[in-house]
Order: sequence, then C-alpha cells, then structure tokens
Amino acid sequence: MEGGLPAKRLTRDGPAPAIGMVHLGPGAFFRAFNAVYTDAAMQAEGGDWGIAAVSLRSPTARDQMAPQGGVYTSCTLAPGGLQAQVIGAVSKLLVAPEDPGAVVDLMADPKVKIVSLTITEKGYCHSPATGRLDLSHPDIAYDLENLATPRSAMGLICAALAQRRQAGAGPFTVLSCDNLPANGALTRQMVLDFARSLSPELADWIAEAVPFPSTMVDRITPATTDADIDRLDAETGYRDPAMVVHEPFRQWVIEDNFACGRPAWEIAGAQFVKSVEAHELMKLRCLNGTHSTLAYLGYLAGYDTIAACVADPDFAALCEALWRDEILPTVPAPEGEDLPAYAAALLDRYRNPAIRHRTWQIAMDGSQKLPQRLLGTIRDNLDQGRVPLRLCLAVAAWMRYVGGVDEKGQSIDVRDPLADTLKVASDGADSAEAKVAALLAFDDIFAPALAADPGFRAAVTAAYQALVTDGARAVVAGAVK
Ligand code: CS2
Repeated sequence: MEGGLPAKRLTRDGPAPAIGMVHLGPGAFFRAFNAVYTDAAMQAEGGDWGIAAVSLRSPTARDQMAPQGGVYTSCTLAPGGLQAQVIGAVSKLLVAPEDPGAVVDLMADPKVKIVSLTITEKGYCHSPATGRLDLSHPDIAYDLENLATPRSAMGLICAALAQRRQAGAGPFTVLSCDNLPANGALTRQMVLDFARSLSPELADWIAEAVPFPSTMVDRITPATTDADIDRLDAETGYRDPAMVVHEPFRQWVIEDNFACGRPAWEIAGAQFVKSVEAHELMKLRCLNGTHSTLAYLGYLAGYDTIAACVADPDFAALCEALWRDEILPTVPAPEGEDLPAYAAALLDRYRNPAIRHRTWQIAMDGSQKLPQRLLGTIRDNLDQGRVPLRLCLAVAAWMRYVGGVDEKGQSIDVRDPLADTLKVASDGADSAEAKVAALLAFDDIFAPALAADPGFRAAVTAAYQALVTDGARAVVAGAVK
C-alpha cells in the first residue's frame, strides 16, 4: 500500500457461472488444480459448471475469495518468472459449520451434478488398516446422530443423497481428488459404511445409483506466503490474498464414470481412462513416496524446502536410488507412461528453484500418508525377497521426526492427528529398538504382518540408531554410496 491508498483488489466482471458442482475443501490445491481445469473447460465449451466451494472448518477461503466475487489469481512459478491467470470458476463460497443445513440443501439441488473433494487423507475418517469408516471418529459419531447439521464430508454427502433420493432428484457423482489409492472406491466404501449405519435402503440406493470415479491428481502447490502476495502485487498491481502458487506441470487422470455429465476437462489436458489404479500407484509411490522421504530426512538435516534438499547431491542420489532399486520394481507402467522418464522428470520438478515447498508442510499428517506412500512399497519389496533399506530409512526418519526433537535439540512442531500419542509412545521408550517397537505397534499405520517382519524391523531399527548417532546428512550420504 502506498500513499495511504487501499490495495487494489480483484473483482468479477459480469455474472458468476451458474452452479453445477459443489467442492468440499477449497484450499490451495483445489484453486491450483480443479478450478483451473474447470475454468478452461467452461471458457472453451461453456456449460453450467460454476463451483460452490465449501470449507469444512475454517472461514479463511471464504474470507479471502468472497470479497473478490470468488475470483483469484493462479500463478505458475517457473525458473523464468511468474505467470498469473485470473480464475473465475468459483461462483459461491460457503463455510459448512456456519450453516451446514444450507450446504446440504445446495448439494441436494438437482442442478448440482458433481460433488468433488480435496479434504486431505484425514478427511475420509477411515482406518487405513481396515479400509473402513472409523465409526468412533468424533465427527462421524456426531453426524450419525445429527444428520441435519453434519460436520464431516461423509455426513454431508449422505445427508444430501438422502434428500435427493427422497425427492426423486437422482444422484450426483462423487469425485475424490485426494492422494489416496483407489480414492473413488475408498470414498464409496466410507459413504456406504456411513449410509448403512443410517438406513440399509439408503445404502442400497447409493450402491446402485451413485458413481465414485477414481482420480489421480498431480500438481505441486506449496502454501502461499506473504512474500508471494507481495510479489504478485509488485508485478501486477493487485493484492490478492486468495492467490495460489504452483509449478507449471499438472496431470489429472480420471475414470470416465459420471452420472449426469461433467465439464470438458479434457480440453485442459485431463486424461479420461477406464482404470486409474496404475497411474495412482505410480504417482503415490514415485512422487509422494520420495516427497515424504525428503520431508523427514530433509527436515532433520536442516533443509527448509524440497529444492534445497535435492540441491544436495546425496539427497538427489537418494531419490534416484529409491526409484531405481526400490520403487519402480513394484510399479507396473500405466499405459502411455515410461517409468524411468517419469522419475527423471520428478527430479527436475523438485529442483524448480521458484517453488519453495517446505519440508515441514509435506511432513504433516505422516500417520495418514505413510501406508500408501511408503509401506505398501516396502511390503511389495519384502514379498519380492528384498529388504528395501532406503525406504526403511525413510520410515525411521519419520519416527525420529514424530519424536518431536530435531538434531539440534530444538522441538519440532509436529502436525498430525496422532501427534500426541506418537510422542508419548516415543518418549516412553529408551533405546532405538524400544522406540521403533513402540511406534510399529500403531496398527492403524503399520499392518501387523509388516510390523512383525524381522527384516523390516531390523532395518528400521538400524536406520533409526544411525540417525541418532550420525545425523541425517551423514546417513543419507552413506545410503547412496
Ligand atoms: C505432498 C503433496 O504435501 C504433500 O504431502 O507430497 O501435496 C504433493 O505436492 C502433491 O501430491 C503433488 O501432486
């Protein structure tokens, strides 16, 4: 702000697009991804696909975007500079806790054809070990008793579907866009588990009528910082608190199974396929698996960002060795993908110096991420007769991280739904062996057969001990020799 003039804010020219979708979870990823694809599809083909974006908790997204009529800036960050694009696909913003009934009514309106989700792993309220809905989760328990005012995504979806069934309004498509394996099938299971606890007839109708296509989503989108907002202001003259920053790359693979139409997302490059499974496995294991590895080891080594991690040749070599020896041998190539080329391109994406993706941000919610990012890959290696030492090192680094004290003795701000119990378990044990055993006993994270595997236990314990004795940098250097 100069000379006392208020900062210039974005405004919408003309009417907002008519609503055809409700999206739960309007955070940075949604704004850098779903809304960008939808904006391009509507510009090219028209269609009433305006998005009503619903926050499940905080009013931040609404407070940032509503004063701008829902429009915001999507900024592509490449080494060459910043490219800004104003996105107008978000027509309305709601905050569910302020009026959950209004959100249910909107979702029940027949003009809504798709309900999409970016609610993060923990938003599914599932037990990763059983793959079923955690009926004891406080939000789920509340919603089953209070369906008129739901708090969880599953509660909102079931309340709206119940209304639609009652009114003969037909289904909507539920489109999960979170980094979970078979995210459509998983969402279907959670919705059905919830619905069956309410009414078997509702569950049967949903099983019959509602499609849950799976998707693979990919675009690196670090949290927006004040420095990003200042930079956009300096370059464009607009001060946009709702702006998002992201890499140039994007990939969206979607199962083409929709009940009542969809935007022409293929115009913006989305790939429609019969089965997404192979793409999802490739992405979760190759990208998210190394991301989490870099997050824990990098944080312990004192690196603030992914780009800083892979500027260290040992950390870059660790990624390459992981892909070559431990990850790619467990991943069948999806049609049209060359796995070694895919992995090599990932390293270039990580190196993008314009993207400041913090190791601390990626380290969040590890208890919800480890199974699909690292543990499934470890299981497959063991089944193929190999103990994958570098993946075991990543698990050990997570264990050090959730212990809550870094290599300089400073406390770590661990964000995880299980943070407190993980810390208690770690603090209650003395030796490396005892700490590893205490953490492997979390059977919502580690399947009992994996936790009991002697080769896995020994490798994680040895890596944990080495991290304590030698520190992350030395251990990573040793792991790529
Ligand atoms: C990251 C992902 O924060 C994280 O856990 O690994 O958000 C990652 O950036 C995206 O999946 C990339 O598509």
